[in-house]
Amino acid sequence: MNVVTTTQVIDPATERVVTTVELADEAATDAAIDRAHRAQVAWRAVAPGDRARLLRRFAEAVDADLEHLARLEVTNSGHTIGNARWEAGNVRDLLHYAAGIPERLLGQQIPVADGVDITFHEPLGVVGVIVPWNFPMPIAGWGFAPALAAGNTVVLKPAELTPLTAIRLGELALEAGLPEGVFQVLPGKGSVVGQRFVTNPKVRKVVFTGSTEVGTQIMAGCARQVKRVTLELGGKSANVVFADADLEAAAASAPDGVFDNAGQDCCARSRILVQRSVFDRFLELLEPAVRKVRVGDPAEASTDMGPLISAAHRQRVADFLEPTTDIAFTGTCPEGPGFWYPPTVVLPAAGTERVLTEEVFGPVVAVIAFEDEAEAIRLANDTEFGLSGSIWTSDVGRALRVSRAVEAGNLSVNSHASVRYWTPFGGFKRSGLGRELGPDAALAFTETKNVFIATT
Ligand code: TAP
Repeated sequence: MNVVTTTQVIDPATERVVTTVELADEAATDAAIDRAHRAQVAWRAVAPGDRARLLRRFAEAVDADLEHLARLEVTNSGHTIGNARWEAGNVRDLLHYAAGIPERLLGQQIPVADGVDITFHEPLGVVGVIVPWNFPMPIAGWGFAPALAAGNTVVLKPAELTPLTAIRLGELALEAGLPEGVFQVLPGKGSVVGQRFVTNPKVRKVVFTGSTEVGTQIMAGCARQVKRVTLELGGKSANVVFADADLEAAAASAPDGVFDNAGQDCCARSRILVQRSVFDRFLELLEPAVRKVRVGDPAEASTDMGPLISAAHRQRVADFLEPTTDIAFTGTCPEGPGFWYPPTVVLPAAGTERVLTEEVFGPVVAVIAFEDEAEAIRLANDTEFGLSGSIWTSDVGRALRVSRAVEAGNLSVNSHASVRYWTPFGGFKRSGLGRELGPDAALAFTETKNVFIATT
């Protein structure tokens, strides 16, 4: 007898059941991988201009459905409507950008004496993309758009908590004319569908975004087949504020740098390091900025911050605050129903407090003092992670010195911007392996082949 497993999708702002989604089992996963494997033979042979046209049509389909996708994300993930529109727009823009790839995937001609030597960027085959619940649309697109452009087929597994926009993107791909099997969305459990991406030899690459713990297991599993991996993992990024910075601007924007998406952001600047000479002044400026963050109905255009994703995750966030943790001040949030948590600023006493060393993935930020540039760099690097960070200073030389010294993949000066689809993104240390986005994104979905043709 075939037992079909399902999951209930919950609106985190109301705790209401939105819908029920069927979860794939191992056999369904293998069947999807087989379909993708067969489809790839034809997809890689599609003329570059035609592949580009199909990706553009996919982008136009996303654009036509943008408001619907955004509303779906608000309901499924509790993202504010402003963020959700940006996220759907990011997928559209990524697809347009990816449409430029098939005709520009250039090899080289390398001088040799006795013939011609040329290189080709061959597609890998089937790519499995595993997506977390915090940014279901963009993170899916970062994997599937360049992979498809380079001639691969994709099977995408959304997080169990947030499958709805991914399912819709799968429908839009078919409506746009992508051939059957080229892009499939397969809701299911990580331990079932995600694991099968790792163990099924027909999947040639796994793109995983999620926790460092699961990422480590995926890398170990893929190693057995020398399977390619891209890993985008956790973060504990620093927002470094020097005394020579525009303090008003640094304090006014700090909540944005950490509380965006309720802090459920791998790039969240969850440690604010402030030069001791301006520490008290910075806190005075930060307090009203934090109290101003409007937490509430994510469908309202004026809302800055929505709920956390689940009751379990809210408990996990709350557990980071120990009885001894010094809470400087908090913002406010609704009582419930909904998985609400207020923006919270803490002043850790010791460098060993979990809130300072581990990824909270919620709206909690730790503020600590440093003496000079050398100590700022030491503290910024005093973490196993290395994903992003900000540096606030009016001294260009210092901005460059500190940027070069901080071990992180994405730094911004006098800004908290981390993600642009046309610039590379990824982590140092335990924040990940490989880069997504940017001009080289498609190369991560190819093998370089060298061909020598003798002419003598
Ligand atoms: P995880 O629990 O690691 O889950 C991420 C994805 O992996 C989900 O789709 C999950 O499926 C799946 N998965 C779980 N166990 C698996 C296994 N054994 N084999 C294969 N797949 C498996 O992370 P999360 O809690 O969803 O997301 C939060 C984490 O993601 C944070 O640490 C955050 O920093 C990180 N993150 C990083 C980035 C970048 S770009 N570096 C971006 C966003 C988030 P289920 O949903 O079924 O569990």
